[in-house]
Amino acid sequence: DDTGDGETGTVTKTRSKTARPPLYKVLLLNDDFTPMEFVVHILERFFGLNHAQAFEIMLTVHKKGLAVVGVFSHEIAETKVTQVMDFARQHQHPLQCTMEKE
Ligand code: NFA
Repeated sequence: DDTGDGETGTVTKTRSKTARPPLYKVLLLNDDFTPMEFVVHILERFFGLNHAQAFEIMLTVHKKGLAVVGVFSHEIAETKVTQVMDFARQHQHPLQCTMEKE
């Protein structure tokens, strides 16, 4: 699937399949200090979860050490991580939020 342009000899790669942009998991990490209700609030506010869903994911993080809270494009994932980290710092909680390629 290489094509030359016949004029300059430029060779351009073409693909028959449509590439999807990579997706990123946003992870929330447990700690011993951040209040449970604060984590629930974060999940409602920044991840659009209802209270029951937010409580469930918070408990998973609390019990297992971490959980995936959503999967997004790189830009959206970075925005979520920044929002969570800024909000946690503003309230002086050590909550950690990171992202990793799926
Ligand atoms: N482990 C925290 C506590 O017992 C609650 C928590 C849950 C913190 C999820 C961070 C993430 N107060």
